[in-house]
Amino acid sequence: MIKGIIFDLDGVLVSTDELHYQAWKRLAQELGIKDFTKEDNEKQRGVSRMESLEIVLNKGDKVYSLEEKEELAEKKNAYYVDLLETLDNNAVLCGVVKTIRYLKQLGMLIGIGSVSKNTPAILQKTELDQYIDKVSCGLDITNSKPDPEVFLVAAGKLGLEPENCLVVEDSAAGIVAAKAAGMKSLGVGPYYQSLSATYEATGLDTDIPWETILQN
Ligand code: B16
Ligand code: MG
Repeated sequence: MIKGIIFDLDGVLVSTDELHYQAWKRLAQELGIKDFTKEDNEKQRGVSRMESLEIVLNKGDKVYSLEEKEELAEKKNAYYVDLLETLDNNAVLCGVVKTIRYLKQLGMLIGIGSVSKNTPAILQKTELDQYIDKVSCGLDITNSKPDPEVFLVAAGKLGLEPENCLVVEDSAAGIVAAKAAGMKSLGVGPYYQSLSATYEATGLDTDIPWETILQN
């Protein structure tokens, strides 16, 4: 029986995935990589900042030292943080607040499982923090999705066993991580059909058969 829902952040609760794309594209252009596409950006969903950088650098032919890569990742983050300045509750995706309120009424604990180190700022700016019981994010972990660490930390903070948690994700890496954690998974978003989650839906809403999902 499910007692807690662990939500991914970017692409599930908020539309920051588009801002990540803009920041990476700007960096790619500066590095002379002109063909960084949305398709490349899709591969960055749910993976860490440094792994995302590798996806960009693989499009070019230059070799960078670890120190240079760290500088590039910091540069991209600065662009992203600038874009986050404009963030407010309009960035919350359709159906999210209604769904979380409904799940809380059903007695569910609500957690966050995001590899983003910017999670606390995003939750505060979008005012989603008021609905969240516990946060597990990039600041708490050493291994990114598809490693299960971020979800296991979330379950621990919520005081729940993995089998009592449902993960809601928009990335394949996140679904693999949820399964590795021994949790059920719900895949949402434009790419949900390729996620192989336990349950799938186009987006978050109260018309998802939540009560059935939570009892199974
Ligand atoms: P940051 P999620 C992930 O968040 C993003 O999907 C991914 O594109 C990004 O590289 C990663 O966070 C790290 O974010 O650079 O802000 O630390 O989907 O796990 O909520
Ligand atoms: Mg995501």
